[in-house]
Amino acid sequence: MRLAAADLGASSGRVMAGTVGPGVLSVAEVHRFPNGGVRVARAGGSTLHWDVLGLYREVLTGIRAAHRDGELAGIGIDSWAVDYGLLDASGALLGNPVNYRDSRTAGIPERVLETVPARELFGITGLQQLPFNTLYQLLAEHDLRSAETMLLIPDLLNYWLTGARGAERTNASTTQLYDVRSRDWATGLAERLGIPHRLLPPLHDPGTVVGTLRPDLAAELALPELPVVAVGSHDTASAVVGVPAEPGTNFAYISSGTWSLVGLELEAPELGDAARAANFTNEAGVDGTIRFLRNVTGLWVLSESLRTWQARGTPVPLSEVLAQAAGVPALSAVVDIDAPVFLPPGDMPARIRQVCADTGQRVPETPGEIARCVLDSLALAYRRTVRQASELTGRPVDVVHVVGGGARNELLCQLTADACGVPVLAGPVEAAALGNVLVQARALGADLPDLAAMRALIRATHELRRYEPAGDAADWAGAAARIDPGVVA
Ligand code: ADP
Ligand code: LRH
Repeated sequence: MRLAAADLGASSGRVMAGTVGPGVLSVAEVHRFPNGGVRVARAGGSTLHWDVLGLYREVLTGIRAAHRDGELAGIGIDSWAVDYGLLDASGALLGNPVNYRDSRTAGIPERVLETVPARELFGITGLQQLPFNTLYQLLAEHDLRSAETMLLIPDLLNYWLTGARGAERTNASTTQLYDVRSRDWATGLAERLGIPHRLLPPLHDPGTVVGTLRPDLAAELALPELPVVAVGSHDTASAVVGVPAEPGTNFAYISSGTWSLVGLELEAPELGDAARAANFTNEAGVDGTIRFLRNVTGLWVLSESLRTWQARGTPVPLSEVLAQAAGVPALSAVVDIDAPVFLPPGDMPARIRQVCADTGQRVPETPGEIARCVLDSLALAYRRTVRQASELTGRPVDVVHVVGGGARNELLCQLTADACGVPVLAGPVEAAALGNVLVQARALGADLPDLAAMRALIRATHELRRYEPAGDAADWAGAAARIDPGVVA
């Protein structure tokens, strides 16, 4: 069976042609395109948007390209979480979706917590506090009166493909308007905060066929009226399906791309005070699982650094920067990569230098030194988060699976093994696309009864790379204490 999987990350989108059959699983990239923020002026300032129409056009181009190489049986879309488009009563898009790195929610989380205490909010939604949660973005909207429906990005694209409106659960669970236990919208919470619950469309599980291509669109694309399947439409949910863990192993995962999503797969949410204080989240996974994880600011800091050097007229290719970083002494300078200063777009090398100077460390200067600081700091954040996940759940972690673009970064994978003190299994790079394809295939009749069967098929068809922990654990403990003196090494 051939399937088109559109996987939209914050820095690039791709459409993959997937092939699934007994003992067969592959994805081939048929179309890749850049993604990112587009800053647009408004009275008194500017707003960072996404180019959602451009993304839709690229997805269509990719679907057409996938079909040219062989008959497709279905289409599935996953993307980054939390962001959305608003539709009016006629179904027209109201304004261009705003990028979660825009600063429009400044001050809003604090206001919400005055009405709904943090413990109550976490008890209902199980969600981490991130300034860009959909709840806070909706409250930052100037006018919700003309809005009839809110559709998260993959649901919006599915609507344009099929005409059917709904909300797929894995992504809905990132809104902070979803009740993680009842698996329904938290309508009481929404109303209490002044968000009309008419905005929240009917929920469906990943694996639901949401519709077929609109006849006019199918004709325009010269395609059959293909089924469109709601996959784990949150890219991280699809990536976790694509984590090729052996049954019965104590594994943590790192979905490593623009963000690093670091955590465990659980059967039920962990809603205790300690999980809340550590800012862990309980996002809905495929097949009723819970993605108990923390957002670690990921390779974004490195890609923004590359962008800065490019803008300055001194571009350095990623491969060159990483080669230089490998030659820089380990742990010379480290920062708390999760600090809010690294969230908005901008000159990351300058911010890193400033933090290192403020904390009395040797200030990294060259691209290689900056990159080494970022990678060491990421590995430290992984160490902290894997340990916390294990402590909060009482589950040991014997292996860390790294999937996504970061699995290509050999230095980072080795540092992750060293910092966490357990082996790292790296790959597949395209875990999200594989998870997307596998859930589609099952919805369309493939014999893949559960996550274990899907993961067994990935293991049988994809090579993983193993990194053994090396180096001195005490060095990592010392560095951890440097960025967080409260940490017990
Ligand atoms: P997203 O889906 O969030 O856009 P990806 O999973 O595509 O992210 O990962 C993108 C990241 O992967 C890049 O920021 C880059 O740091 C890393 N990456 C991609 N290719 C390579 C490579 N050849 N070597 C090392 N790192 C790579
Ligand atoms: C990763 C991701 C992550 C979200 C963030 C907004 O692409 O979906 O899981 O927290 O983007």
